[in-house]
Amino acid sequence: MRYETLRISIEEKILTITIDREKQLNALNTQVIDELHQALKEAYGDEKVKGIIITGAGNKAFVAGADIKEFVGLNKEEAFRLAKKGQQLVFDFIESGSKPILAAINGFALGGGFELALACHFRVASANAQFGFPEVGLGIIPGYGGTQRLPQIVGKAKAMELVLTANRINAEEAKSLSLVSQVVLPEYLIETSKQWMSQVLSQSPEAISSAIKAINAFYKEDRDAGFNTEVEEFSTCFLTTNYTEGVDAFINKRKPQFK
Ligand code: CO8
Repeated sequence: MRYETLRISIEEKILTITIDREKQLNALNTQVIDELHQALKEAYGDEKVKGIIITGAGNKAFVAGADIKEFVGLNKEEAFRLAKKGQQLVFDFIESGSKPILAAINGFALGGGFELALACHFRVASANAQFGFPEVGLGIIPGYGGTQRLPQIVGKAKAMELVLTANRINAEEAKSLSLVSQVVLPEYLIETSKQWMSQVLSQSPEAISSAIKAINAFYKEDRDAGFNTEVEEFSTCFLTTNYTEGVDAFINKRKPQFK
């Protein structure tokens, strides 16, 4: 399928989705939200795709937020629908994805852009990346899950500080808060992101999906759901040939060959 606001490429089982509205700093308008949903849906159903990287076009912005121009004249119901639709189509869809998804953050990750990065399973940033929630300065609040996912990662106090002050933080600060796994020079961002993804893809794919589900269960529901999902997913792994392979490889002191 062809997209107007995205570029898609695949290399060694890793699909890279580049949000391609460079002049608008890759701001998320409704078309980007719809196309991102479609591209992710295709990727989830495509046997050739094992992992996904999301990044932004150019070297200035990952995503500078939701497209503010689409907010003009919205009433409460329309604003509700816009936020809800985006959460379901993209942000929850990424978080609950059965394949690992990494955000390669190549510049500003503000508002909805920060939220997009937070919805991914992990993050790598270029040294020029900046993160922040400018929403309160626009008279609104984060609406694509930021008030929920930021405190889950950095804790309530830091999340309150960042959301209420609208202060931006740089890549190194993001690293110190565990928001990103690694900070690299911009020219190495995609290569390094692929290395992280390859490390994930060298494991059992069913175990990766199960781990994502189990970790998410606590945050989506509660502590009991988290532990119950972990037991359920743990035991489901025992139905896979990759489990047999992984355990056999360990016992026979060889490297596993996962399918
Ligand atoms: N929306 C629309 N257009 C944008 C956005 C955006 N978020 N960000 C940048 N642009 C556009 C600018 O309007 C400008 O367009 P034009 O050339 O036509 O005037 C172009 O991108 C380049 O931007 P600047 O000239 O402003 O570039 P600077 O280098 O001077 O500044 C900044 C870069 C600091 C990133 C600046 O562009 C900026 O502050 N952008 C807005 C950041 C922001 O406030 N983001 C949060 C938006 S609100 C949000 O994300 C809510 C999420 C939840 C929504 C739920 C329901 C939809």
